[in-house]
Amino acid sequence: MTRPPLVATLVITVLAMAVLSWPVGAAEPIVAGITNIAAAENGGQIKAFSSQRLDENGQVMPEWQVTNLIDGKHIVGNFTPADSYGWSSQSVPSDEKPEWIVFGFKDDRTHLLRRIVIDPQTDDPPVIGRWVRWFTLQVSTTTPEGPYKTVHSFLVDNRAVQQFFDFTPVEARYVRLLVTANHGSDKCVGMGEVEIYEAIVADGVIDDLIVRLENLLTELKRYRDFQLYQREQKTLEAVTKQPAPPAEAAGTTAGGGG
Ligand SMILES: [Ca+2]
Repeated sequence: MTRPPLVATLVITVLAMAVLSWPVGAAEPIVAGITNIAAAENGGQIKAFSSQRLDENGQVMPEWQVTNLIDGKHIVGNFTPADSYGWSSQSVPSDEKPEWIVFGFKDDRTHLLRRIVIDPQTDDPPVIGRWVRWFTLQVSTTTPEGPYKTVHSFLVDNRAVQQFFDFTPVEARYVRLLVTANHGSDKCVGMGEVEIYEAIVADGVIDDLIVRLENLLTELKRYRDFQLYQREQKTLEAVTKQPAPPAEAAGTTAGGGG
């Protein structure tokens, strides 16, 4: 007898959980949709921003420009897209002087939002502390200049994985991210990609299951990418491991110190 593959097992588990946990007479659930409406390929736009990294001549560096946040390109393991390192600001953010980006959607339409996903990875390694740490989500239903109302502030881990932030559905024509802290660098702040998803009222059990399964598949793909990344890291460690230093001349005592 062969064992069912992992994906099939997970799908069956999710189906069973969904059916068993469906409360009788419950209101239709509000879930996050599956289309990233901030993506440039879906009509998403950057309407305004505080800064982007410039070279020593004051010129924009395309590989660090702000539109890299919605280009759908990600750093995966040791792979960095040659033309897209992520976005990097020109200075360090703070509560008093945040770095910020305003996002708009196709045809400047208003949407009911439910989820934001941050991929903090840029070509800067996490150890130097430049990746986004705190951001505040704000929304406007009028103009890119506001007025804005604050939805919530979120903490982003200094880890090379996409991070999901859900909130009570809120209407927005424009979304402003106030980036208020990095992970310790005194130079700048950056991140790789920002995704925004609508709130969807699941129209019954089947729709809800479809959305859950789509989300599950996305999670599985991320899990696979992460496994790949870990394998690469292990290989890298094995390859770069220094050989042990040669033993001292005979007669020297081990340890020493004192
Ligand atoms: Ca990107």
